[in-house]
Amino acid sequence: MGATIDNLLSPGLERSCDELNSNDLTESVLNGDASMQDKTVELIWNALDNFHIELPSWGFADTGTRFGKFTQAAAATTLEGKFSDAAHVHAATGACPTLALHVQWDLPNGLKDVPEVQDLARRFAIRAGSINPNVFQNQDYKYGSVGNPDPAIRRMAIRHIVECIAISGALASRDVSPWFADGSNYPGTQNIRKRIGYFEEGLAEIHAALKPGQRLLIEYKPFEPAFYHTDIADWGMAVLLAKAAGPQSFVLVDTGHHYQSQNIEQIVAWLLHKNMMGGFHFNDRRYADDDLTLGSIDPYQIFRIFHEIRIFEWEHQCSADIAYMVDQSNNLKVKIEEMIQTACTAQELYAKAALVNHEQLAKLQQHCSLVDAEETLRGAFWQDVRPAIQAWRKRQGLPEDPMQAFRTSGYLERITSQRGKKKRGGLASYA
Ligand code: RM4
Ligand code: MN
Ligand code: MN
Repeated sequence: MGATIDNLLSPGLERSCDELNSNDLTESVLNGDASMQDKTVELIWNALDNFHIELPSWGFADTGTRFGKFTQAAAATTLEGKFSDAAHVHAATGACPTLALHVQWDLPNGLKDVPEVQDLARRFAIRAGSINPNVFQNQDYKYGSVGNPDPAIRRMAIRHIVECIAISGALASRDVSPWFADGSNYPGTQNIRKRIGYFEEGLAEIHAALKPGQRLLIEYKPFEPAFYHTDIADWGMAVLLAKAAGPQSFVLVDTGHHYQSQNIEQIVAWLLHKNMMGGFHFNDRRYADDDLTLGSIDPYQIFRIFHEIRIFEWEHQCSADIAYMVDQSNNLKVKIEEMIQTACTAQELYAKAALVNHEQLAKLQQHCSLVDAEETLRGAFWQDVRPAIQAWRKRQGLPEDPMQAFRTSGYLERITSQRGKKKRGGLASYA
């Protein structure tokens, strides 16, 4: 079993572990073990070849908190700007070929705006990603959308989401992912069960509009903006409603949408087991739905999620069909830089998860070798995968240092001046 204090203190002594595993990169590199290094690099490269994460269009625009907005001169104000910014993140990282769109913000005229989006997608070589309906901002949705007691409002919400399905079809973007703010603020003010019924009916009607290959992803959130009950508050409710909707409906896990200390990777394991895992909205959080940069607070959490997916794929010898997406609202960092940082962190954590020695872990789990099993997982997490990722970038013809490449491109200075002028111009006309 593992190293004793004696052989830790005496580096010349023979290792007591039977075989070197893929978690020993640092040691193998130090010892000049080229074959092990090659294997590790190969694992990382294969993982990265197949890893993409979708950017949110709203991540490039000015956003705020309920206390106010701090605007940035460089923030995008048009859909063209958002596509252009996303293209720079993709050019720097090679990991983000698609852009999630929020219909009300990006296609305010609905289907009529599709040709413009197609044109932008062509020009910037960024595909339209998931289509996000907006049934939470209009005044009509004050008491809910698909769960509203008023049938006319329910109809309006359903019609909007059905239009989003048509938009997604026209843009050849597979997923439609509605998030419902529906709920209530005070006990006794709404009939919770009636609203479940409205959601079951409404989502089934929405599902009927899906074409083959399209998917409806149901997102859950425990609270905010509703503070007493939220109609789709957790993954169990989301699974039941997705099942009621139909077979092309799956669950979307937003990492920020959980109570403190909830075991998110266990939820992911359940969803994988039940074939209900549709996609992620990645972000980090310290308190609630903070929408902080992925991995900024708890990178081990994201690693553990990736690990559950990778070990599932290894057991089933298949690749799980999951949409990895970012859903972050960053007000203070330079927006494009934050997205580059996010994509790089996602790649690093995914690469670490690819280094877990699944065969070894399965054996250790079977024998309940607790410390060694845990160390197999932790060992992968603590590997420095950055040199191998840098080499992968070089092989892909990508900049070896994405952030530095972006900073020297001059793009930020250009848009700061161009967009800043327009914004100042806009303000002046109100003066
Ligand atoms: C919600 C949720 C949704 C996002 C909205 C704007 O908290 O995360 O995915 O579209 O915010
Ligand atoms: Mn979300
Ligand atoms: Mn959220």
